[in-house]
Amino acid sequence: MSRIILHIDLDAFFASVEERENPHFRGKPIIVGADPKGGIGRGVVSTANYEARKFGVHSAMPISKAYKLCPQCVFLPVDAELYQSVSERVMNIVATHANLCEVVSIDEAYLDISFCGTFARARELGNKLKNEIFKKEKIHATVGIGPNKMIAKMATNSAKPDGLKSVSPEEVKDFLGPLDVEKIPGVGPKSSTTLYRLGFDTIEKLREVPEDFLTHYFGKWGSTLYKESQGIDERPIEVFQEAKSIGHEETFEKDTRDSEEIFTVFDNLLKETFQEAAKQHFKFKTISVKCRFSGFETHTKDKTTALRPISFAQYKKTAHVLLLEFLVQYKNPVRLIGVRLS
Ligand code: TTP
Ligand code: MG
Repeated sequence: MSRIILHIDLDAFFASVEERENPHFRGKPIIVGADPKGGIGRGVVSTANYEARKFGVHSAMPISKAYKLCPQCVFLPVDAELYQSVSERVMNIVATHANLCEVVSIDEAYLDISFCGTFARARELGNKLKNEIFKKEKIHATVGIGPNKMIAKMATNSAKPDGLKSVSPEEVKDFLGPLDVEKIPGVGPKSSTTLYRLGFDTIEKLREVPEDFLTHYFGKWGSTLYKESQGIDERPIEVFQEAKSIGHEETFEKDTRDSEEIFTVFDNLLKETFQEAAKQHFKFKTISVKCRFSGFETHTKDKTTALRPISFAQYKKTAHVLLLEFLVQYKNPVRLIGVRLS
């Protein structure tokens, strides 16, 4: 028997929490992210509510560009602690609806609701869940239901915002067919460009391609892509999934090569990240350092340590070596640095 998987994702999450906390912003275009500083601010957009998205603003866009597109938007800083606490309350509600619950990010989770037996009953549960979250937390969510995680997530994406969409096994083929290959989770701009170049713009076209053709172009991932284009995804719901990484990053006020400035900011990030990991009893093996240079060129370097648990001094030394390698290898001024533990 086929499984029934429910995917839920909160709508414009950070912005929705801000709207809830500040009712006078309701209905206005809101952007949460770095300070735009009247258009010269650095850093990026974390998220924009759906009103602001009408102006073309989206997550990860430079905040200066967002300001150009929509100077009249309400710009708010990121209140990570607040969003985390709302997320925890929402995920507690979500988790009461099934034994198998996998929280995948701050605003997203999968449930195995095969016990519903039919997609009609699964939809009822989806609506109940949406209503309960809205009643208790005043946040809208979108729910997608399908025979596997991929279809459930794609159903959510197609029903945003505040929607519910189910795709039964019989409906999978028609649902996927007309969609752009870019809609497949995991197909980023790079692979979609290759696929377009090869003439496969829709999933309908992609699914006619033999598997070995895709592995020729994409290696092992080609096999996954082949399966996905057929609507197949056998990944289980992973209940005991801990946070996979912890990290922080910061954009400099001005691109800089001043090593004192760079290392001062870096050491603060190192401390903050290490303390957070300790607080959450988060075990990590890999330390990654990210560097963005003038012109947005971004690189990461990482080091996997055999030593566990690692002391703060060892961790700091490893991170410093990685950052130094960057500074030796690239001569451009630095725009952003970050550290991540995984
Ligand atoms: P998403 O679920 O990707 O986006 P969203 O909830 O804002 O909007 P929607 O789901 O309706 O499309 O991400 C959840 C939160 O994670 C988002 O509110 C802000 C944060 N986030 C970032 O900080 N940077 C990013 O690049 C992305 C994609 C999200
Ligand atoms: Mg979301």
